[in-house]
Amino acid sequence: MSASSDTAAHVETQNISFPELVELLRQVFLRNGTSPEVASVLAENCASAERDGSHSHGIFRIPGYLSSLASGWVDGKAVPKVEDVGAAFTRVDAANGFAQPALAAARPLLVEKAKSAGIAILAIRSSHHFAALWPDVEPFAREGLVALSVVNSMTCVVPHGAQRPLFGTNPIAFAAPRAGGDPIVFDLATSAIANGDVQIAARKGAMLPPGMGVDRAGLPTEDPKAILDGGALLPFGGYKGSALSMMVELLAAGLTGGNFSFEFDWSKHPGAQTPWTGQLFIVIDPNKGSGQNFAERSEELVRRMHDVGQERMPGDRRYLQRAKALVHGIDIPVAELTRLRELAGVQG
Ligand code: NDP
Ligand code: PYC
Repeated sequence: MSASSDTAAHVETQNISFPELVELLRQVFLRNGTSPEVASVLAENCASAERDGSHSHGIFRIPGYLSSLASGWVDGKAVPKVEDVGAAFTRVDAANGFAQPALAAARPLLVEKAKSAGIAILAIRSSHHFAALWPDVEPFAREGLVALSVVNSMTCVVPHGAQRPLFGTNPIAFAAPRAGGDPIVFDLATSAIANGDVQIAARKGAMLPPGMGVDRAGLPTEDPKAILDGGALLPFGGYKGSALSMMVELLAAGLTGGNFSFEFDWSKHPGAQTPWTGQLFIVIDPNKGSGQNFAERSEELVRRMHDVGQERMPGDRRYLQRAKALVHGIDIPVAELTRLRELAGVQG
């Protein structure tokens, strides 16, 4: 570890390796109400987001995880129940626990089914997802599979043409293998901006670009505090993003048996922040499609995209951050690292 100073923002940072951060976060979760299994899965997930520069879903989320656990809203020791319900269908009752341990429990069966049937579905219900979605799908592509996942969250997005919020920020993530490099991965909220980024802007005192949200009177605003204080977000791309957000509600909640974003009431659990909803995965063995090597085909597509001038692929920013972090470590503000160590009960 080494200390340095981020001169642009005048924030003193300290450098920590990825395995050190995983272990620190594992201790934080363990000391704050999760089982060892859940602590390991969440720590890896959260540290991966921090490593890849997904800051709205890295260590920024720790206070929200811990206040949700402390409030009794989410069960950090839940044991997911995996059900084999069809040749290509697996279901998991996450039992009011986190979604990622539910995925981990069902993953071997899901992959086995995707490889035998060519396609398989995993429907997770009664789950809390408080993280980025790309860590859920990228590993499938690294195994040669195509994966799509959707998760709904909490009411804070006004459907296109409506007056009041109903949908969650409802991300969609997709991953596909490619022959010449890291998998193609995109992961995007169907709101104009993720709620986490609104919170980060509010904390920094920064304004947002136009078109992201409305204030409590329903009027357009660029002030993140006005959005968080009784206002709401807008879908990205008007009616198109709104339709995709509706689809996420249907697939992640309607189809799985999880709550719609508007269906749960956390008001009796002060401190609760993790949405209690559902998540859907569709995993495909792409080589069953044409019998050709799909990864070569996707590489050809990427090559042609580069030829016509698209330099930056979705996922590129993260992969670059990851490569840097794996060589140089991850810079974390000293104050945040100190707080994490306190929470983990370890010395600096
Ligand atoms: P962004 O708008 O930052 O990025 C969306 C996608 O577009 C990413 O795959 C990104 O790649 C790619 N991208 C960004 N800029 C470009 C560009 N110029 N050219 C090509 N591709 C580009 O993400 P969001 O703000 O929509 O979402 C942030 C995170 O919030 C996500 O991880 C999402 O899962 C999470 N989230 C989680 C929720 C939950 O309920 N758990 C709810 C809502 C959001 P890259 O990654 O390389 O930047
Ligand atoms: O950033 O919109 C968001 C979000 C919701 C739940 C987890 N992250």
